[in-house]
Amino acid sequence: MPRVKTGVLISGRGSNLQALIDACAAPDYPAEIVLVVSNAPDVQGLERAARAGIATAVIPHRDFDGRAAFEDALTQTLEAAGAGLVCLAGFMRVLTEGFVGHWRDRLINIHPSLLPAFPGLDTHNRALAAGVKLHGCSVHYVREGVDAGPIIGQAAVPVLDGDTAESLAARVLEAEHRLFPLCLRLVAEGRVQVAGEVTRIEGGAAPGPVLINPAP
Ligand code: DQB
Ligand code: GRF
Repeated sequence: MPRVKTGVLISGRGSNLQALIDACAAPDYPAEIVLVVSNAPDVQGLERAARAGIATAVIPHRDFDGRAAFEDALTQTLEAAGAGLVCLAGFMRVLTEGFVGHWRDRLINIHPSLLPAFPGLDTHNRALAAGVKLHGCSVHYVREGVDAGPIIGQAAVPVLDGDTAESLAARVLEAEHRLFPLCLRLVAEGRVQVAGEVTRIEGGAAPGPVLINPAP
């Protein structure tokens, strides 16, 4: 099977990008990363891409007169690389309707909470303040509303006594690194159907039925 050509947008560290790069190394993985684009220069994610031999581009949003012009440059660069699918992996600019519409159902994001809880920024502090006992991450299709699109997959982690935002973020990040490659695989295989802004996964295996924290 030809692999689905995928672009990844980043703004920083790129640990989720690295998880996707590592997954794409498997010969049977259904996607390949053809381009990594960052809006910020000199970020670690760009080094990760270069080390893996993946083409990179820096498109600084401040160089453009408005969001639409910036986003048109993103789309043009992604399409020139042949990308048919786009992953947001720590990309920190909100995208407007033009970009989101162009890439509708071909644009996915990883968010560090169990959506619809805690959309937006600073999710780990907010989860601690709310006192939730389970937290996690979500991969979703991107819509105009931030962190509001159809959910493709989620992974849960326990919140433990003594957790700080940092310790919780590290636990969630491990889950992110497993979930994002799994969800990109499902999307690239064409196994994710969107109907009524809810997804159905074809041939998905059911996990164990209950996760309880504290453990019974
Ligand atoms: C993010 C969600 C929110 C932010 C950044 C990344 C944010 O609020 N940043 C501060 C404002 C920056 C700015 O002025 O642009 N997660 N676009 C749409 N929908 C999404 C998700 C992310 C990035 C762009 C979405 C997105 O769900 N329309 C990634
Ligand atoms: C991750 O927590 C991701 O969920 C969020 O931004 C962070 C990016 O981290 N959207 P990294 O750049 O992938 O290491």
